[in-house]
Amino acid sequence: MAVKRNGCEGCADITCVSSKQVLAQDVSKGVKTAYDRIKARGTSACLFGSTGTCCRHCNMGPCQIIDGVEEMIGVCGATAATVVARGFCRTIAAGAAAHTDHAREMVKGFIETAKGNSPHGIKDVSKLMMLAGQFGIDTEGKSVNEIGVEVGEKALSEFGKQDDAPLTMLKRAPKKRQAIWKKLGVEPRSVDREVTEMMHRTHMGVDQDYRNLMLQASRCSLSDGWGSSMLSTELTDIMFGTPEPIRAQVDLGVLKKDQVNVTVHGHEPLLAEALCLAAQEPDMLKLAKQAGAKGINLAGVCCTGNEILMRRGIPVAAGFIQQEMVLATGAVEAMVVDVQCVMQSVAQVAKSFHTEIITTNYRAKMPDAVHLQFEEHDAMGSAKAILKRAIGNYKKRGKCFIPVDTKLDVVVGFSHESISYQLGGRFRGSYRPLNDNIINGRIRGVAAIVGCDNYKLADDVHEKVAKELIKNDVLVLATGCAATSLGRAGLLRPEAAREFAGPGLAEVCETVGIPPVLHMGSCVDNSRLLIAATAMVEEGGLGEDICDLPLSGTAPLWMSEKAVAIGQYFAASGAHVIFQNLPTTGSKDFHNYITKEHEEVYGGLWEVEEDPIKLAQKMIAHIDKKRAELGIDKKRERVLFDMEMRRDLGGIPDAGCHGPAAE
Ligand code: SF4
Ligand code: MSK
Repeated sequence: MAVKRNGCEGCADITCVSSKQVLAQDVSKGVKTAYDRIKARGTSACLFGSTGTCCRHCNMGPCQIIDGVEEMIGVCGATAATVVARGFCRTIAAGAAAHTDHAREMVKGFIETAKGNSPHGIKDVSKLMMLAGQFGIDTEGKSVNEIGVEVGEKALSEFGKQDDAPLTMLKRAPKKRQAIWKKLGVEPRSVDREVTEMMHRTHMGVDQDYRNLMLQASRCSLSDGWGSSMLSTELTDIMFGTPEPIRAQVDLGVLKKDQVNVTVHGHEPLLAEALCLAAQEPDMLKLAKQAGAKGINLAGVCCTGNEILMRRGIPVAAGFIQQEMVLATGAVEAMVVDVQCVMQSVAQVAKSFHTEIITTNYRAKMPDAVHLQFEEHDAMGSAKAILKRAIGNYKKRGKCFIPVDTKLDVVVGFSHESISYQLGGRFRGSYRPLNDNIINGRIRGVAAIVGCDNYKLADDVHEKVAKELIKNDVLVLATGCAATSLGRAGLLRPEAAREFAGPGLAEVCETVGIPPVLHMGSCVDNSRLLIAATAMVEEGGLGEDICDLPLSGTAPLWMSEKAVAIGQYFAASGAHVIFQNLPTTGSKDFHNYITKEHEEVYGGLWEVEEDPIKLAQKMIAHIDKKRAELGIDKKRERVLFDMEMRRDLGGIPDAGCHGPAAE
């Protein structure tokens, strides 16, 4: 139903209860949000831009191309297929670059940590040893920190190496997949090089064969998924701890009326982790009390939020689409931002309140915000300086509105390791029970719902897709803002299995004590899904490659270029990927390539569907196709679990509550 507020009727369809509540208050009266701007823009979006046929790669353009119309090709002669392919490939390069630059910061932060120059430490030693093995590092007689420095330096060298040897992390993919990449010549050689080459090949007058362009797009995206993102996730886990199931809360209601509210927004957890430590320091708490507050309440927005949610149970106040709503509560003393997905409008929304927007990364400044550079060598100093400003703002807080009744309980923290332990038991972690339950049909398959929210489309798409999937016994893995939105929909609770899942999936989830939708982290953490898929292949019984698995992935409300890079690394890894609203329909040949021919080459492909339910059904259809190919599509007798079978499934009695429960 369209929301009505401040005389603005029908500002797109908002179903989110907490957003509606905030926008209906007097407190938010002067606030303009993306909903207002999208309404003002109306349906005037450029058709050429929407279908991918606008080229401005040189100054003879912009050229607007119409597929099949001879007079409507580029001045240089570029066809619709070339122009659409170039645009798509550049989107992938930009997305991969964002992940990569983030990952580089994490690797450098990890090296400083291993050298003892940060307040953090090495928490997951066994993962460090696993990575050391992968890099061929001799660990004999070396301290954990010495090994850490060597692993970090090897990881950093993957970004800029100049030889043609493939990236080390590719070895983690199934053997058959590695052979496909080798045969096609798409094994990434270095992280930075693939982005640079993609930008070069899409420059005017270079690569003008869409199939050839897409080979480099695959190589570039794989350097993200199996390269920089995977390194970032693994080193972040080693430094801050590999996530384990933990209870927490999401939605705007996690803000606290009587505390200093500090939201952390963006993607890089280095500063956010330091803020978590600093917010517990006696001197900071004393300052907060002196200002009249009961404490300091940290809450996440977007993927910085997901990082500290997964590891510490720090609540997430908002995903991408709610970043302005958090401020419109009037209850936030400071919004601390790092990189990616921070809308410039937050600085304008904050002007209506006492809130300060604090930028912390030299790469990402904005007008009307305060800049306090995060100094890695003095992480606690930076964190405390930020908290002091926020505490100073607490007394200036005016009227505020926190929709307390909307916060939702969630169980998060499903790394690929913790899924294995949850299913296989603490002492014999394994994907065997998952594979067995897929083979016996209790679980029909696995789906990934990842990526952003998008003001252009309805805000309940994730929920609709997920409910359709779990109703049909498909286990859902979620990351990024999609995971936050599924948390708001109540699907990250173990009880959701009984309420919404089909009988087979519900039985497995209830036996093991997991929700039917598993939160696996931030958008960089999509690499966890690649590792989980590989683990399923290696466990046996479901084929020999990712393309054999009954698996499908979607980022229906994608907004960021990173989502397209993620989509391509999944498709090039053999997965079925389905999005809404992809700017590729302007060329029949190119669209046909990614949606059909791509499958013949990689076993994985793209699909596009606008209707959420049909989108979910297409995911299920792909899962069923794979089940038929594996010969596991025959109906099997449904057997109720007896005690012995439950033991075999390895349910963990304390599942989901290893960490501090959020208040
Ligand atoms: Fe036009 Fe070709 Fe230049 Fe693109 S590269 S703007 S199609 S002339
Ligand atoms: S933050 S990339 S809106 S998931 Fe990762 Fe959310 Fe998409 Fe940004």
